[in-house]
Amino acid sequence: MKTIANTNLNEQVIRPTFARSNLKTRIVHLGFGAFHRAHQALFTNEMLEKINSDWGICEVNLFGGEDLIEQLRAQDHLYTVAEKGAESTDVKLIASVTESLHPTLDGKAAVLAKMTEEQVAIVSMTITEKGYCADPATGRLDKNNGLIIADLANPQDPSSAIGYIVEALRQRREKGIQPFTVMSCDNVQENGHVARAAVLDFANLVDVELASWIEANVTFPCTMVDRIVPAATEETLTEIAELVGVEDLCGIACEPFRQWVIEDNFVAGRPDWNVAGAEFVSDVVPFEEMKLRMLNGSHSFLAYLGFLGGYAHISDTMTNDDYRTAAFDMMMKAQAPTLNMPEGTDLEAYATLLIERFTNPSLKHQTWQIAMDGSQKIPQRMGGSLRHHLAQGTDFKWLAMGIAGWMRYVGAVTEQGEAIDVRDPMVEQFQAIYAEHGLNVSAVKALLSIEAIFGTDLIANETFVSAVTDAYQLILDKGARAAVASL
Ligand code: NAI
Ligand code: CS2
Repeated sequence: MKTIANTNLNEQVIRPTFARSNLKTRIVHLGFGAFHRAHQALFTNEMLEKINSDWGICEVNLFGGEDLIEQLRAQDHLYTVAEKGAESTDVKLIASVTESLHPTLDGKAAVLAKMTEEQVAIVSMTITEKGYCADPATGRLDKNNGLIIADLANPQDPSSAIGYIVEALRQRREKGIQPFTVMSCDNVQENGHVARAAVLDFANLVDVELASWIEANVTFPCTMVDRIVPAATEETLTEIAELVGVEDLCGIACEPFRQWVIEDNFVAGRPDWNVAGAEFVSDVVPFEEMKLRMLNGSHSFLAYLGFLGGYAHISDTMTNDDYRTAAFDMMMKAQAPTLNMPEGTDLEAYATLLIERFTNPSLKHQTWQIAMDGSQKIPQRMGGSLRHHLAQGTDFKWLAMGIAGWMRYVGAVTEQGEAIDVRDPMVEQFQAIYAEHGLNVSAVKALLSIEAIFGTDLIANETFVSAVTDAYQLILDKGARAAVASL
């Protein structure tokens, strides 16, 4: 089968017409995963199509994904995105990528050399929550993180994203090259602030003068990113090959909806992503919080309780009225009241749209995928809202059930007694707790004692502990579906 670079694509594929030869690598992106392909790279592609601009992207995977980078090269750095609505699909060819690197394929020095090229103005990231090597509860660098310990011992030979950024900035400073902007596009609350804290904490341990230079000269804009992009499966790639007319192993499918709100704070210029629908604002934090709590919070709730209830995909959970109602109530009763939004924000319309997006039957978004890395997700998706309700004395039963669902899920056995493949950087800690307690309700307090997830305040709050304990017991006794119905 011919590859996509042959441009013998089906008529329906929307092809860009801008001259790729004019592009320069002005962005180095860490994390050529599913999401970036359907979000930042696509926004950049659409911007390039609308205005005269030379912003191209060099794609880097620091962990895994060697095959994807090799495949991307074999395809002349072209790939397609299938935007799947409930009734129709648009397929777009993306041509905004100029080159790609992988430390395993090209060496770490090649990645650092690219990051220190003079015209590189932005280093952006979709490296998952754990990629920041930050303590989820405090948002500061986790100095006990294995990658950080290794990188601090050998800062000029980094492995972590934080280590690469600090070393690249050090080299730029030494060579008298202006710094780049560090732009996080991960689902991390105040993602720019967390990136900044991790980079500065790390730099301070390496060289305090370098840290002061970074503090004075580098910006870390916060961004709110939104588009549901499930991991590609065999089925996705087969469908894309049919739609495109040639095989595209870098192809990705996603929903039609997309949103990107960016803090306009760049030290070396930025693309006009607004012409492709992004919004530049002075303060992203309220939008980030709204999205993390309403969308991601209810997503995690549906992932744990949905998986336990036997639903493989988010759209499957939406076929059960109890789950649908609980997700909407989670958004409107547990999360919306905790937000401080600019005047005119219609949270009910937002929640209604979210339910509609979750229902999209064309998207096979696995509950198991969203359930991953809960230790990194729970604090920002549920922790802040919980503390709000506990302080106000208001109802938080949806949050308690969500946390109990997560606890039961990391017990690593389904309601039918089959093993669950729990993926989480803290999985060994969960295994040790369950080895001691079994699925017994006494596991609740042991899990709540994990400070990196729950801080020290929540375990001390009787109302909270007993609500989670009751919810967990209900899931044990009656199962997840009945527990959700009880809400
Ligand atoms: P993915 O699994 O396809 O890609 C993960 C990427 O992270 C890979 O490029 C990998 O190299 C990199 N990575 C993993 N661990 C790392 C580490 N410790 N240090 C540096 N890089 C590391 O996942 P996907 O779907 O691309 O999501 C990535 C992130 O994007 C999510 O965690 C989330 O924060 C954000 N996001 C994802 C959305 C989605 O629907 N998929 C939507 C909105 C945001
Ligand atoms: C999901 C998100 O995997 C997850 O944890 O909640 O990736 C979600 O799909 C996106 O944030 C939507 O923008």
